[in-house]
Amino acid sequence: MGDLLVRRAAMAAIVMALAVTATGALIVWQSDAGRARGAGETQEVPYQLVPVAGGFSRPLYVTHAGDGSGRLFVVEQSGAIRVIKDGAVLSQPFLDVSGLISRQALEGNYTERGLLGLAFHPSYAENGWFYINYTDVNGHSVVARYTVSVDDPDRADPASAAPLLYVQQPYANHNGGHLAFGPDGYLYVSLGDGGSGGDPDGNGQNLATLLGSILRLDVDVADGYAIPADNPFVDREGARPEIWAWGLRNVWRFSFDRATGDLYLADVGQNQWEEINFQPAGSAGGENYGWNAFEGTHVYSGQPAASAVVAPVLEYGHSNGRCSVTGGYVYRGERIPALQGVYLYGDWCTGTIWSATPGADGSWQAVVSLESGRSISSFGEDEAGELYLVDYGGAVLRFEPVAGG
Ligand SMILES: [Ca+2]
Repeated sequence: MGDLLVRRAAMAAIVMALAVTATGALIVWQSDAGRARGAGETQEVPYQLVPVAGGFSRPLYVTHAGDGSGRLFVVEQSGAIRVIKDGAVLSQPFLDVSGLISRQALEGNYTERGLLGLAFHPSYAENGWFYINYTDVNGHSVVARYTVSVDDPDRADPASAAPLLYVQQPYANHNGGHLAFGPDGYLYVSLGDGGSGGDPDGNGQNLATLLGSILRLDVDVADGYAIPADNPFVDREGARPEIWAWGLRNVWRFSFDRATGDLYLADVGQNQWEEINFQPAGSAGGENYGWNAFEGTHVYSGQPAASAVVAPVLEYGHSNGRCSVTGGYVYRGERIPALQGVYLYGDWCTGTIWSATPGADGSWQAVVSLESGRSISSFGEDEAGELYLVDYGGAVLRFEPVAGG
């Protein structure tokens, strides 16, 4: 962690020199030295980050219930889900599953364990169902359904726990952990390759394990889940039918574009390359995103060959202290028209935020739009599609228009 802080401080100094304009208020978009095209292009940043709430303990995610309440729900790694209601953080958590999580999850800088994901059922307003993804006291992955309490919409019923999925983790890291409902109403789950380094067990390229994959589950059943009949590997012998996409190392946040249904998957790299994968709406699934044959577009193990895998649409290297991608969202809010349709993502170590758009030829271009200096543990959306950033240091911030801009 010490190394990380030193690198962060050095990076912040560099960024200040590059980024402050004559007005002092705007920052110039800097072309990325990675795979971005159009070097030299500059544009005024159309947003600023405004804190909306703070004091959270190791927050990892923010989302909404889709119930018209306007509330935000903040996931704390320790196991609590906090509620921001009418601009204030409620004193009581929505749910607290800290007793189900190993205390080791909270040791040191960041362990990749704990309460990692939260998604509300598309019909939450009617059924009160929501889903969490956490590592248990033994470090294994659990996805469970909970139900809101009968008499208090700001409290879940802790006794409502209904286990959905249990996956043994061979190593402490790479637990994935994200949950999101697709436009098809199915629950998508990210699972990392099981951990260690370099995928020693070959889980990324193994369809017989759930590790290293995105799962697609039908949770509109009384207990557990059902396999959607059109999942890509339901008829392949030896393959797990839950798998929707594979060849993934440790997807740390994926998102569906709420306007188009396109899927964006940010896969954390091994030592050198961080990547963004794109799956168009209407895909039949089954994409192999390459790990550990490739790290980004670069050969890692080399097997299988490039023709068998889907390359990322964007990647960046570990220069300037950057170390780990955090996937974001395509902006579909109303407050910042200039960001409409722009995919925003970030780096955990440096707080760099990129803005990415596809070109007419389908190739993607990303520019650094802000060096936030934040420890970007996640992005998130509210019901209206406005965008938020979660700072692991304890704050939730909203993307807002630049004052006077
Ligand atoms: Ca890949």
